[in-house]
Amino acid sequence: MGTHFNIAVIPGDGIGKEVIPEGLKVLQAAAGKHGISMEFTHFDWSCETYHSTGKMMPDDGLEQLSKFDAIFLGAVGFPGVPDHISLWGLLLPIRRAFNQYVNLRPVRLFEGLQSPLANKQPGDIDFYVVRENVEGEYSAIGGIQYEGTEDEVVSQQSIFTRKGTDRILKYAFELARSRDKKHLSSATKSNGLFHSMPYWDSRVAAMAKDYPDLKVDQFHIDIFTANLVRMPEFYDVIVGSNLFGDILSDLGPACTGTIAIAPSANINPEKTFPSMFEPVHGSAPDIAGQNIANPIGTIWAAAMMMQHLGSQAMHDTIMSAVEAAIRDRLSLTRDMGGTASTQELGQAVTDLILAQ
Ligand code: GGG
Repeated sequence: MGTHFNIAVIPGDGIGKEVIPEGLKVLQAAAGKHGISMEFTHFDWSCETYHSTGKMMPDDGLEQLSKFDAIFLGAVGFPGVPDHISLWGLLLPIRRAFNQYVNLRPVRLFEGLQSPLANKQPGDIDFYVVRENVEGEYSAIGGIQYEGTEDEVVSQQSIFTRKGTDRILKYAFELARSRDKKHLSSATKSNGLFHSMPYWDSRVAAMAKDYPDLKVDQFHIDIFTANLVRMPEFYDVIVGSNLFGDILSDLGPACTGTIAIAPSANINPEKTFPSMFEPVHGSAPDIAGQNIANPIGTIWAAAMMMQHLGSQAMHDTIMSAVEAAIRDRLSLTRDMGGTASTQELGQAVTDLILAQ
């Protein structure tokens, strides 16, 4: 493992600009503890950039990012720029150009948090969502014809390649194998989506033959979401397409009390390109600028970034401080039942790291 890391930082829009500084504060404190030096290069690419230049990032943006060890991103999207323009102008090109085909999103009920579901204890909610991140339903293939007439027709095509499907399933099967429960659940909608989902199911069934030690099940996304709320303790590793994985990884943390604590690692497992780490949440324009956003999703994403870069020790240092802050209900933000500001919670986690 290296001891110096160059990180590209894109705070982005809305509360992204408020939570990222807290993530950086925590990273600096943990790096100091472990003799690691970190250099952060800021990029102000955002919807503001779009307003002034017509683009979310410059033409050589991806080339600039390719030189970094990792990318640390806040949130993308703000009123005034259509969401599909901001997402396809920044976040999605990064995921695709750097072949970040795994989107790993852990979900945990921390001690100190109250699940909105009845009688859930820490340990009852502890699973991973493994989301396919570069193809599937997230596609720009399609179009509109006869626009503006009563015959207007819109088509939107999904893409599922054998390579893309097998590699995300393989990642999920391996992750399930590494865990105690050894349980993998796949989310599809094979009765309604005639081609792509039966195909996905068939690849799951084929791969399951190589993993006889795992319990493997498949559910349609509708009952899957119902079961996730009814009995989250059933789940261990969940694998799903780009769209279904995105939905499940908001629903999962909502079952732990707040989606703001959820991290998202966009991983290029082969490490041929930089990976990108971000909170699951978006830019939350409704609370932007108020210093009340919860920075835990961003801080947890920072911990995952260090784990990916090879410093399990830095990851553990950050996560034990996060766990302690939530368990002891130190400086919690409003979404977790406290009254603290974004900066106060970031500082509480930083102080716990410095005290370790
Ligand atoms: N934290 C990055 C962000 O802004 N996420 C909001 C979002 O809608 N992301 C879409 C996606 O993850 O596919």
